Amino acid sequence: MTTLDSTVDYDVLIPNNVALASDARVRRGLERWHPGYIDWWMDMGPDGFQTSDVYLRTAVRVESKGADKWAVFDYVKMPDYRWGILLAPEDPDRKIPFGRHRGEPAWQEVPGEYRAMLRRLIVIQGDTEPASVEQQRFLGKTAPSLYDMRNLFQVNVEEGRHLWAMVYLLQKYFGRDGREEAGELLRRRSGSEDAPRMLGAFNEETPDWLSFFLFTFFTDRDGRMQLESLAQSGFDPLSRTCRFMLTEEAFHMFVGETGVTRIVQRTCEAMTAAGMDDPTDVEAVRALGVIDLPTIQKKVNLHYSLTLDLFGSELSTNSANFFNAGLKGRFREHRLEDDHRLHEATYGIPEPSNGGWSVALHPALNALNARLRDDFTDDCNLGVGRWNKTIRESGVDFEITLPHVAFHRQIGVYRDLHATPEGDLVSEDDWNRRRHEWLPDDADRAFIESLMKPEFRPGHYASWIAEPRIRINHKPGDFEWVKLAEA
Ligand code: BYC
Ligand code: FE
Ligand code: FE
Repeated sequence: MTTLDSTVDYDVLIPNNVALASDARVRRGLERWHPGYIDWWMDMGPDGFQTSDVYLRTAVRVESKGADKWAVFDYVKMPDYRWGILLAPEDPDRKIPFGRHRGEPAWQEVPGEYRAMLRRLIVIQGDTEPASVEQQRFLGKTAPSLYDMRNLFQVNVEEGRHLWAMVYLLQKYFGRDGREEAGELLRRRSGSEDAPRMLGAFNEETPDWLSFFLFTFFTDRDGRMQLESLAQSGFDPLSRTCRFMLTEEAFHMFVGETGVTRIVQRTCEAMTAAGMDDPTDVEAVRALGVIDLPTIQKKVNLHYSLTLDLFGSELSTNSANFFNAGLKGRFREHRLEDDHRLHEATYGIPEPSNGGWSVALHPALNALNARLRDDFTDDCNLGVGRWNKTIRESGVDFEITLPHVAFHRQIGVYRDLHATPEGDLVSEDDWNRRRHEWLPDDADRAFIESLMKPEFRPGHYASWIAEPRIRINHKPGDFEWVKLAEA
């Protein structure tokens, strides 16, 4: 079973480990969808670099075995990337791990009564993948190095593959309406008035590289948390699909975390070299050609709060239904020690009380979004701690913190409150008056934009970001990560 599953058929238009060759209906459906996908990639994928050779990783099996790694590295033109359909190996004994069907054999087909719910989850997941590619499509032009450009394109082609992963599930398991949804996934556009992407944060802009690194740190990490929950699903093909996507997702987290670390490091180095010890002297720090730490904090506030909204409302009957049905579990459900049904359990959610905050208990089933969001925050804080370590070690006195959960929310139980990053509740007028203290304003955006000058010489890095300490696949410092076509 495992050996069959871990080898990928690359001899075909759509590389896969799901025996597409013997599944004519689905293969034809995907082959019909393919040209539209390529059109979308040419229109909405990385602008200006479609004919460049990029040193990319491509998945060739779903597990590493000894010297046989799961992925290979080579120069590829992005439109020729082999977007494949790869599912983690099947466990024939797998049981549904939670909800009212806990302990029953995992489903290999869609259970009729949950069809609509399951389709919606898959469509929402699928919608975010191309959205992020659209949001990032102009960033190549201002890349701070070829190394960073390559990492951007690696993330982009993998998000493209994640779209393929969801489209496969739609076409294989949802018949005609699955094919229609697959078409719609190529029709919606990030930021469009008439046909926007489904979730809020995926219609925002990613205008600069600090935004890109924070997006991959925070928003791709929401992706990770959601994929972890869907990897628990009783619908086994979804579980196996998400488990393999998580293998790729780890790199997206790496890009975000190390990207911000390198920016913070460069800022602190420049300040130290100039003998500056006040990190809040924004103008003086900016004059060094680096991004001041208070502005990084504002961008953190923005991306973190936008991403919290992606968890849906803290109290949600949808999430209770997903869980009861066995479709979407909790983060690391299999490691949790409770009854995995949660009928009696409660979960605490912060709520305003007497000018401060207290924790109110709610039925755990209704609070699953809040719980996943808290798991997300814990995971974010590990990375933020490492940024702060970099700052501390350089001797600069500054700490980056995540804002309060109620700060700048548009979705959920805090949406009508006006909270500062510290969690103080203020009037709407006060909040709007002080907004520029907490979130980037036009001047901050203009400054960051002024730094976004391309640095395309191998081994060189823009003024505002340090060289990476670890490079992909142990390549030398002056490696040509992208061979520019029109250089
Ligand atoms: N924006 O009960 P509620 C990734 C809607 S990222 C707009 O509060 P629920 C990636 C909601 O759809 C991971 N609408 O929430 C990252 C519902 O609408 P209907 C993506 C929103 O349903 C970077 C209504 O409000 N995957 O992979 O419990 C790069 C009430 O909903 C928003 C998933 O999200 C919003 N922010 O939870 C590339 C997993 N929030 O049904 C890729 C699949 C809520 O009343 N999705 N609404 O019309 C889900 O699990 C859930 O749909 C959500 C929402 C967690 C998103
Ligand atoms: Fe993804
Ligand atoms: Fe991702």
